[in-house]
Amino acid sequence: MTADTDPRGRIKRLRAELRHHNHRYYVLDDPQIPDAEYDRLLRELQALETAHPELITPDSPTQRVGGAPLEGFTEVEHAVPMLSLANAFSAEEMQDFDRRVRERLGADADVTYLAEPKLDGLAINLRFENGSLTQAATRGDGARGEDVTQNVRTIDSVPLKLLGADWPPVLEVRGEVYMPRSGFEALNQRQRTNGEKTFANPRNAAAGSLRQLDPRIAAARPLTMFCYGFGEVGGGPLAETQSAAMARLKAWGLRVCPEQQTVQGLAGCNAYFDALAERRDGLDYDIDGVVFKADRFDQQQSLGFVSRAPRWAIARKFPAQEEMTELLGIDIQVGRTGALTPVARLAPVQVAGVTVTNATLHNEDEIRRKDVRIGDTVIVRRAGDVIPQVTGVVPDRRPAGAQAFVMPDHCPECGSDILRAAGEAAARCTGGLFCPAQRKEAIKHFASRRAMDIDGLGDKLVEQMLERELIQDPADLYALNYDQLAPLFLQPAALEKGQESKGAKNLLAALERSKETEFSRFLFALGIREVGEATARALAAHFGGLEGLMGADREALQEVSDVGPIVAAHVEAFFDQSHNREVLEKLNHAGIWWQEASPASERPQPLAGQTFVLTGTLSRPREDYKSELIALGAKVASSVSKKTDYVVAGPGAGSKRDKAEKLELNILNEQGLIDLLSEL
Ligand code: 9MJ
Repeated sequence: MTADTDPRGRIKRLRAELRHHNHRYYVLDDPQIPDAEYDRLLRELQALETAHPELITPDSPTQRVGGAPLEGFTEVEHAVPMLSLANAFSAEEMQDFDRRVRERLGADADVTYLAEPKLDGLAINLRFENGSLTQAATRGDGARGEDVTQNVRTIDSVPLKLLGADWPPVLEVRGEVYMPRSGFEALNQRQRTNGEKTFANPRNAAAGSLRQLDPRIAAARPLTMFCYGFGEVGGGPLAETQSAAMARLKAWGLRVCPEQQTVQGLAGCNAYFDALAERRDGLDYDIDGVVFKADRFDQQQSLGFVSRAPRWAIARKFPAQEEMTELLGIDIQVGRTGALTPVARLAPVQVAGVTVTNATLHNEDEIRRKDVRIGDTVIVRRAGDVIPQVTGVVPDRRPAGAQAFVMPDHCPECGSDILRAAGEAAARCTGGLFCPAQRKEAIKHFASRRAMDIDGLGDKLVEQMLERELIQDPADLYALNYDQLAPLFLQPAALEKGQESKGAKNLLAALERSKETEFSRFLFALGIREVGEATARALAAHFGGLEGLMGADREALQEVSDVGPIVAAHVEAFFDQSHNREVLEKLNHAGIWWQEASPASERPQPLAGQTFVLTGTLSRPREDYKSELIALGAKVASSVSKKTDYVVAGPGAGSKRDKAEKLELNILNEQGLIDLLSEL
């Protein structure tokens, strides 16, 4: 038979190639071919399988999403029970664990442990028969779980067929299915846009996704998996140690956490734990501790089990990030743009080492969705540097008469009407700069580092200046004199003695320094709604100065890249307000100035018609280069295609760089871009 009449060979080769590239992309995070090439191979395989349905196998890369929604999940008995882990909540408990291990083993020397993050996801057992994934089940009660094969098959980093050929005939691999934080944020954003319910945390999102009866929904969720253990394994031991067995899993294309590492003895465990605790917030997944496992399988065997947990492993937990406490009341905070944020006033509670008395409740809809009432016992979460949040209530502890929250219809700060625009989550005070809260936030923003950068003018000072009615708007800052400022820094007694205030002098000098600025910073400092740093830079590059910008109507504004009708309307509305124009006039009189540039339309456009893509890490914000390129007439795109002229690739550039190489495009490093710009 020729290749035309017997597609078997081509199908086999395509599947092998697709598996290889799937592994490079989803498991190693290091793709070798552009997405378009992968899609082409997949389409070719799909076409062949459509023409020859008898050749379709369940482990074909085309078969990730198949089958109709289930009626319910069936129960699965685990061939080998899925164990839980004993916990250690302190250094002492960890020390006890290591001592017990050494005593039982009769070991004088340090025990080698395999250390790895303890993921906060869902434990899953994958069963491979002759290298093909035949079943995926949840842990359930350890003896029996639920069959979630249909959903787990949609997880791209889970191979439907193992790579290589040296796998045992039956191989059960265990690990944690989880949702990366980045994927979780994107999913919640999507849910909000679609008016669907959001998830409280990545774990709930992962659990909710795996429990979908319709595998198409699970397929659209950004799930992935790290493998860390074994169930039934046919044909003898895989290796002599857990770490060597993990290396075999990796070779078969399974995803293993890159943080996994062998350590020596208790000291090694403690050093690993401390180092990971430091880096915890920077990981793209939630972890609640570190798991330590005796690395040698013979030692695991002699240590055995106690009740349902192995004696050879322990989970050393981080201090809890969630605690319960009483919700005493709900205050309303008014932001710079008038957005009202309900803030929970809490009975003080220690969360991960910090006393928390306030936590955000986000907005009215979130309060309703979580059904939070005053008097409830609520769950407070604090992670890293982020503001503590109320993630839910404990319904069983609701006291009689717990009160539902009602958003006021007048601003608690200034009494102005509160409006909630259609499609917006936030209710807003309509008082503008008449509202003292908005005024305070606007001035703080004006002075902040990325805006006018008035060194030393912190929140406290702004508040004092407003209380003493020294200022009304940002421009008044520049009219302040030493006699007005000194009392903010010195006690009355010191003042009377004629003591000089260094703070007041420094602040006056900082105000003076801030007068020389850049147009983009000044624009950002004005606090126009929806005009963040990037938009301010784009507007500044396009119009060159204030005159051009103030003269622009909505259409002209929308000629600026990234400016749509909403931003244009906010910009126009800002400059239409007479009190804003008065402040601008005062700022001008105060001597604020910047180097004027001619508008983009009058500047030479040496890069007109050229498209750039920026990728990888650059030493300056990408937005800086972007606005510079745009000002010179270039287009800056987010993805690489045949139409791209230059790809600027900093360290860490991945698939975009690969694609550029494949398409034989011009690839520049950062210095190359700087050289190119300086030659123009
Ligand atoms: C988690 N959750 O990350 C185990 N786990 O080992 C790791 N769980 C485990 N190992 C034996 N990394 C039973 C459970």
